[in-house]
Amino acid sequence: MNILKSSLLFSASALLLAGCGGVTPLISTPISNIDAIPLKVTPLTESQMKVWNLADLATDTIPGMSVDRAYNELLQGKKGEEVIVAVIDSGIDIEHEDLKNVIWTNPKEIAGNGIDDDKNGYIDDIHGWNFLGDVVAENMEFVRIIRKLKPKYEGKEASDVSAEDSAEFALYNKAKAEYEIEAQKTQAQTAQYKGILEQLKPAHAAISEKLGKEDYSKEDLAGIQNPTEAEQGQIAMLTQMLNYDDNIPAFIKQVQGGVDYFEGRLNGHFSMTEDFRGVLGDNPDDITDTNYGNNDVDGPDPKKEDAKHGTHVAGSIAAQRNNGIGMDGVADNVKIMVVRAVPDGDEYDKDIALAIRYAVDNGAKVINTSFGKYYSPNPEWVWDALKYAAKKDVLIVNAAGNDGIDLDEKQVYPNDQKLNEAEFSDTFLTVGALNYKYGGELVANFSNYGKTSVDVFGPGVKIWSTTPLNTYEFLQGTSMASPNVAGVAAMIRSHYPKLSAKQVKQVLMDSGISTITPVVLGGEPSNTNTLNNISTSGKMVNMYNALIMASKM
Ligand SMILES: [Ca+2]
Ligand SMILES: [Ca+2]
Ligand SMILES: [Ca+2]
Ligand SMILES: [Ca+2]
Repeated sequence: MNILKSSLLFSASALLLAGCGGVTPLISTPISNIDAIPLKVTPLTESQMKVWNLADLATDTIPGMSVDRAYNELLQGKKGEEVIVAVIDSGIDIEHEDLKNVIWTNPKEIAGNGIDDDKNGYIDDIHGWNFLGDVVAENMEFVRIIRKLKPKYEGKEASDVSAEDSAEFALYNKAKAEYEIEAQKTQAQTAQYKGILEQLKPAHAAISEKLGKEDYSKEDLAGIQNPTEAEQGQIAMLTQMLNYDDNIPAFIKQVQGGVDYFEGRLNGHFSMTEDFRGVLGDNPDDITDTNYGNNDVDGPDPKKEDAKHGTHVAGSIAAQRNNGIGMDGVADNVKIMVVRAVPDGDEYDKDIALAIRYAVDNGAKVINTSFGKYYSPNPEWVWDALKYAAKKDVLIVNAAGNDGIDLDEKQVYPNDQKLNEAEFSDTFLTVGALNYKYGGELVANFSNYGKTSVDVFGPGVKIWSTTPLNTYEFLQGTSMASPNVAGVAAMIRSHYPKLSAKQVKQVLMDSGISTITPVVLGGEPSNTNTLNNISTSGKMVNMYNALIMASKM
């Protein structure tokens, strides 16, 4: 490992660092003391927004990960080793124009011969494995719990239940209470969004005809001469809606998307009757029953809608850099292993445990896990898989979740710790989401947080990345923050391959940048705290600093 020799120190501000195994020396100084940096007051332009995760707080006043700066100042002419990053997610469009050259191919498997050539237990697994087969929609885990326990406990009181069953009975009741709240909330949201659409569509039809254009502004609306009473109502409504989006047709699409989403939840996430899993043919309660799924890693939908989430995640990590199309991922020398295990609904513990083991056994050095849930019937299967990954020197980068809550007070799965207990793995990194606004709104209003449960923060609001069929979109969530950090992790492993997964986790945490500015939590203005009180490291991941720190280890 490279060491910083004091004799090479030639100035207070610039350090000459000895490179690792033929790597040329770095001349650089880590970023610190960002609290003196003036706040950016002008809004980001569209083109700045598409790359804000790569920006540099010190030079651009945008709280990105200093990725561009790292490439420009630290990595010129350096290639590093190729690193396999597994994306356990909803599937990935492996034919996407900006991803197809960065997809992992299993070197020991012969495609399409129906034989498990590499004897890893999976037939023709060329780019990864699809543990979901043709499953797309799924129940929430608390719905599965209710469905499973209902025959045993329906209509029973606590006094009817034996002492040995009391914990299970309590779980059943807790799941039922959760279901009632969530299903009702979703029904109300569906009705609300439908109600907006019912008024919005005819208003837009009438007014756009009158103005002779689909895209109009508040000023256009205010300029309509002698409106009738009906038109006055329509103008008032459309003016209000222009507060949410400056384009009404786009806003209508958004509202329709909301209706579709909430109806989808009612028919899928909360369905008490549909048998989603049956088509797989396995026993989900038996971890040893591993013969299921297929190699169709973008999932069953020809439009690949189900693979949108995973495709976006993969792009943030590794979309081909500098190829003149699409976008630049964070990492430039990785191959993405596709492991499809996360349905539209809650993932099964069994699929996740087997997915992690698949990734570890087939050479992944980093695994991204942008999913999570609050109920888990077999957490030990996943915990064992996390320990297995740690033993095999694999780093897992995990999304903290999007409920704006303190994870020190609520158990989430997967996780490397039980509530108020010490971590049992040192290679599992939980990532909260940052906003592109430096200052009080720095932490995304949806991001979970937690002094002992969330390790670091990374960019997660309005992230531009690849989506299926050669498209690109802004999405947001801790699901987007995790792959940004996974990309940095892959770059450390690429350029400093001798560092262990544990060391890479430490570098990501220790080398980040912090701020003393209190940030709003959960979108609740009265709830503010500083980064060091809402995460273990108190820091935002920074690739520039991380590479410098890694070079010194
Ligand atoms: Ca195989
Ligand atoms: Ca084969
Ligand atoms: Ca590209
Ligand atoms: Ca942890």
